[in-house]
Amino acid sequence: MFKKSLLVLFVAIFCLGNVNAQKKSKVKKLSDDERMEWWRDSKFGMFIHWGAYSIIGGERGTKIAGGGAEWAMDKLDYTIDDYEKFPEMFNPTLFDADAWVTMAKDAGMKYIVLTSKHHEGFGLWDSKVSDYDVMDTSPFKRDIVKELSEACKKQGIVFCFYYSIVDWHHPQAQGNLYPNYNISQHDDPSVVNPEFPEYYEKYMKPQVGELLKNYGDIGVVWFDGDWISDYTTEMGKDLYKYIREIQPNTIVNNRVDKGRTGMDGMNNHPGEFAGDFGTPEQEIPDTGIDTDWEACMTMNGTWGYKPSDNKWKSSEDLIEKLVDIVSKGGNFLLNIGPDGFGRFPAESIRRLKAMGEWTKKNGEAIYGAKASPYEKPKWGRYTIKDNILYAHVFDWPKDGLLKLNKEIKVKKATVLTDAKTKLSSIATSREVLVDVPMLAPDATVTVIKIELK
Ligand code: FHN
Repeated sequence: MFKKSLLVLFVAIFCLGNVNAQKKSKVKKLSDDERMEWWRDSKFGMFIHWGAYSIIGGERGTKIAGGGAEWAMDKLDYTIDDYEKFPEMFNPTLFDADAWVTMAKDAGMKYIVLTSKHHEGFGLWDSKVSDYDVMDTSPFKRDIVKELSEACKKQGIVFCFYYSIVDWHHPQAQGNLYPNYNISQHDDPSVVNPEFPEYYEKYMKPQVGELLKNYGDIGVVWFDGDWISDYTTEMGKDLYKYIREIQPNTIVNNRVDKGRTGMDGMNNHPGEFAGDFGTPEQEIPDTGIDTDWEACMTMNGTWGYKPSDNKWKSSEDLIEKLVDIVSKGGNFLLNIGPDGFGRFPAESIRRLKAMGEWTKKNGEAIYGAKASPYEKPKWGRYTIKDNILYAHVFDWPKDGLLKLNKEIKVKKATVLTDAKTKLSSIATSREVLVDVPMLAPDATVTVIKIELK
């Protein structure tokens, strides 16, 4: 009897092992460079900050929160109990995943990163680990992660998710809301919640697991809230390994570990840290950086929806920022903060359209392009693909002569959007002059395509 049940057990374990082995073998484990390839070529993605804070809009009575409205719970002094009413009223009936993805795609974006759970702790998917999610707490009862990931798949956009390590709703992971804890003390290792490891093992890791197991291929896992002292480098490395085990080819940002100081974008601590790319926030480095990085940025001054924030960057500025980033080897993750009904702000839509018009015509100089090997010119930026150099002109020369760096050897030059134009060039001892039309062909950024000798 004992022997028989042992055999059954053995066969069961063998079969299970085999099934797992088969499952694993279906996904080809890529090398680091292969894994990063789609992301490096994509260059432009959409960040979406959406949650219960999108109802609040950064306002409580006469008080308006400074900075990001997604911090409403903290900045407008809501207690956990007070704040719970917002997830309870979250019912964005105008949410249309297909329309969101189409807007991203038409803007020239290749991937979308959705805040599955921001610092407020409210999840936008059907979590079995917690009831504080869109299925159990909200009247909406639609799995937003599911709808958006499916719409992305349908339209050929890579779906990615953001996940906040700090969780103001969870008693074990409140970071700066934890008694006597102040955000400015985030590097003080003496201020930790002793129960945080339990949150990490029993709540956070299983939630990240759900997001990786139930929604198809995930392009990037984008962590945040890593600055709290409770979170350790051991956890970061463990989490990175855990992600790789579930989806071997998923890319993970550097905030999975503790390599950066405070809110810095790039790792600057000595030592080895998990994570595949740096995350400069609201800034573009002065020069190119010799590792993978992605600048994330808002169109106005807030990540979450905030109607009082009218400091919108112009479309031209955003296009120049995209070019600047690509010329330095980075990616641009540009944010949208939909409102509590599920609508993108009109000002954001206008900018997405303008960017789409430009990327449609000039995408050749962006997607798959590499950092410029030449010094940044005064009039704009360069990007490069093999022996094709793209000169992105921000300030059109008044004399009709574009001054290229002297080491550039021009074989042929044209306006990118008009292959018939033949621009003559002459090399002097100080620079290379390209004879361009007197009026800029593109009112925003004109690209001159240069075949190099
Ligand atoms: O605190 C957040 C902020 O709300 C937003 O999500 C940004 C996006 O990168 N990250 C944090 C600050 O670094």
